[in-house]
Amino acid sequence: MQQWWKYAIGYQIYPMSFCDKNNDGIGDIKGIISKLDYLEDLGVNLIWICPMYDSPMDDNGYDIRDYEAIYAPFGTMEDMQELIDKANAKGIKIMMDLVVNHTSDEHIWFQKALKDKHSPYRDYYWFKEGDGKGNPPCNWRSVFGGPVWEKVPGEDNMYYFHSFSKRQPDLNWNCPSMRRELGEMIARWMKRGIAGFRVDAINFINKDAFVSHEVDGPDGLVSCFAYTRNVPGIEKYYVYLKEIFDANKCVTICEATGMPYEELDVYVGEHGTFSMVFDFNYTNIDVENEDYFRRTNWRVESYRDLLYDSQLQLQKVGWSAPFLENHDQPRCINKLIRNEKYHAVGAKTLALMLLSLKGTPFIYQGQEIGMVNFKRTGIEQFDDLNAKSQYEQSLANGFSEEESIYFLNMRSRDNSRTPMCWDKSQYGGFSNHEPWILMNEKYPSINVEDQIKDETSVLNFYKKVIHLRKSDPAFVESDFEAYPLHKDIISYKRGKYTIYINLSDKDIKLDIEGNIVLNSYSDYDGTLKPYQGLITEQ
Ligand code: TEU
Ligand code: CA
Repeated sequence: MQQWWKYAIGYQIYPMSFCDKNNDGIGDIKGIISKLDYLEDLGVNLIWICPMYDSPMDDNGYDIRDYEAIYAPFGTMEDMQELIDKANAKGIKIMMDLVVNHTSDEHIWFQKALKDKHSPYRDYYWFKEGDGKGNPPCNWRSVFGGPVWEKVPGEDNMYYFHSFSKRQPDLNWNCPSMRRELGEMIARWMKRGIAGFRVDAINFINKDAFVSHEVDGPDGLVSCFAYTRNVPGIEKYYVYLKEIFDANKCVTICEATGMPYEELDVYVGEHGTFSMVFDFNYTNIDVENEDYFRRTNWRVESYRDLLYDSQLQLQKVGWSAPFLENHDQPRCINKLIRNEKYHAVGAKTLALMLLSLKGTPFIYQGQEIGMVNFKRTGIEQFDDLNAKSQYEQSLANGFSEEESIYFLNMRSRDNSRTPMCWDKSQYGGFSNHEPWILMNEKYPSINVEDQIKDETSVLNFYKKVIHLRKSDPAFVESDFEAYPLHKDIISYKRGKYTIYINLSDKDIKLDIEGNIVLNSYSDYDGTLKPYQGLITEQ
């Protein structure tokens, strides 16, 4: 059977920063509706929207208070229905974000669990006793810093578990009634006409035995990743999820950081739980262990080999969703185009790469106009809770304030969360009101309105590549073939097409095969110029 989502072009929306229709400084659903024509014109037809649910916004919506209400500043359930219907009418499918590793601490289940130690809702989460001497059950560090355990107020030796912030208690997937309630919630969302879900941090739902391990930082804790992420035995929970997804015909994308390829068949393919995965194995090339202050000096060759591996492993077993940016990542231009002189042309080259890979490609809002990171000068200018924690950890690991701010500017999640730049008016046409987060100062030169008019813009280049991809099913159906030619060039074949990406600022002489169908420069003279990309056809 032909699966439509394999042919789709994906686009990710960060609702807080996309378009603010009622001018209160926060993006909203009406704003997204007002840009559906823009999205249609760009050529995308599958949209993943980051969490829109009611939330205290400790982690910008990844802390859900009510799965079936909309965060008031975004709009109402009626607005959401209008968005789904209007998008569907244009042939644009909507995916919501499904956050079921944890809820907000303000979710009614958790509130009930906290208040009464005999509440059945205690079993919905992970409540454990400490050692009785004032210490929590174990010494793991949460993803956003500090211990994974938080003391239950009013009780002596009782703690609850959180992989992320202390306001995001983890759900216990062993609990049948919790699973049943989530299943019913998913079914109701599907009835509203969405295509499915991007499934958040789902590889965290199995936890290792809660025992202490060797400390790895000055805070006396140890990173929880090895004990909370991709923990063996997770398959049994994926079976439950698969039942829910299959029963409701959900199209799903698994967010799978650190996913081992040996277990791919559990995730995707004939017996897998998800339709596709976001593979991060080539994404976090610039840092180690997701710590901003552990920067790597990566070589193009190693990035290339990771990308090859990802493509080859995934096509063997199932389907992937390639991406270069998202709301947790810095802008891809800053990460991958390491010589600023070539940012503009590099943005086009990366478009050419992303859209010629195997899998359903996802473009993150602003990527299509070449938006870049935003340099901040002091910690008070950062919004994200993880920026604050990474700053603290960087200082504690011996780096200076200046160095720590540098790391945040390279990596912080605030980089991609600045408002979308629609035009060069004040606040970039995002709003008439001062935005909730600092505006990227580049909006007078990088914005949609100017780029629509400019034939040679990044935006018009994205449209061209999308058009090419849609014009030939070979980009969807043909195998990915690694075709290594040079250490600084990422080259591969897709059916009759060959793709050449120079990911360095050097001129590289190269004999190419076939006729050029797409070029991120205006010409080709036998030498691949700095950050030049080509697609040829034979
Ligand atoms: O991210 C999950 C995740 O694996 C994190 O390690 C992520 O890489 C993190 O952003 C590192 O800075 C998801 C969401 O995408 C993220 O926005 C949420 O904060 C997180 O889950 C918790 O829900
Ligand atoms: Ca608004």
